[in-house]
Amino acid sequence: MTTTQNLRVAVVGAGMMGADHVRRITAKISNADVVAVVEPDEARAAAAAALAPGALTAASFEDALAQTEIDGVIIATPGFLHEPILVTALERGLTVLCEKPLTTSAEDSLRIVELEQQHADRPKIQVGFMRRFDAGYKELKALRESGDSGALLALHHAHRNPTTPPNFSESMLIHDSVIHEIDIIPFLTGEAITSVEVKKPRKNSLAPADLPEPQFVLFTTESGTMAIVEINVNAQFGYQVTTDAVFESGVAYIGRDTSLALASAGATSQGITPSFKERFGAAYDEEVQRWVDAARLGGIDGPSAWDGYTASVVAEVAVRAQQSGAHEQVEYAVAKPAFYETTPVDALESAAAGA
Ligand code: ISE
Repeated sequence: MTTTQNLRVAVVGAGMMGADHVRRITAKISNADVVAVVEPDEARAAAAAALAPGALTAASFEDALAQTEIDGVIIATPGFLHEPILVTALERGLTVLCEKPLTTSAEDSLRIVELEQQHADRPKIQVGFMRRFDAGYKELKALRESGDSGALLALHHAHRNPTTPPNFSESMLIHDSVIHEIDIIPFLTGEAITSVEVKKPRKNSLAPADLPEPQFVLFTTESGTMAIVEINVNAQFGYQVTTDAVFESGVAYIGRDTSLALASAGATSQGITPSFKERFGAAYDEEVQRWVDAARLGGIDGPSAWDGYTASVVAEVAVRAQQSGAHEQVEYAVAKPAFYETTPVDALESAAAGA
């Protein structure tokens, strides 16, 4: 679609992230309206729809499509439910912002990538790797690209959540949480991940009995840059995502000073964000606005289904590494199709102007 009208958006899934996107689109985003909230839990659906005047509620995506005109869809269900919604959206020619992970298996993600190329002439699915829109990550990428501090040698990532929701399994440490570093490491280094290894230190007794964590996930990229991720999702004290980047002639830190530090009464104190909604609030705002702007021109402006696919490949190997304890190599089944060489937004704009 290319339109000068507001983008009519369906939000599928009205849990924490879906409801936050409904609120965001209604309160902050220009040129888009939430027209449908799709959620089988009626109370949740009603609560989210109340944030978007005029939005209808529906128990399934098909019900919503039967009731109203939809141009774009935000998929915010649990990851294992993404695939059928992606398929329907592609068949209908809709533009999609799909929360991470694209799907929970490399095979399913590859199917989506193939289907997208069959149904569309340019990428229609953007994946919700919001860290790419965070100011700190953007600056770090620019620093690496400038070469001002020399080559990037190593990354230390800390990924800490206060607690996990019920039924959070060991593989979800990867598919739900480390998937963000799996995306951001190639973004920062400009290189694909080639191997993964997982080490498990002493278990936190405050984590659920069947969740062996924290864990250290060690990634290597094509040139030998190493990235270590401390995944620690029952850290109790708050939400903290930091990266220290070791260059040949300097070290860069991001994510530590996300709020004002106060020195008073003989001590320094600084707030810690309670969840990813606050830590990455500005990144989500930019991600969604850019998706809306590109969707109105018929494209995307952010990580594509291809990025979702490569992340799924690495995640699958990382889950294997959790179990084997071995150094596991990453193999990608196909090379990047030309279709996924990003269509810059200015090309979308001139195409729309000529249309
Ligand atoms: C959650 O689903 C997210 O996507 C957050 O960004 C991540 O930090 C958290 O660990 C996940 O559970």
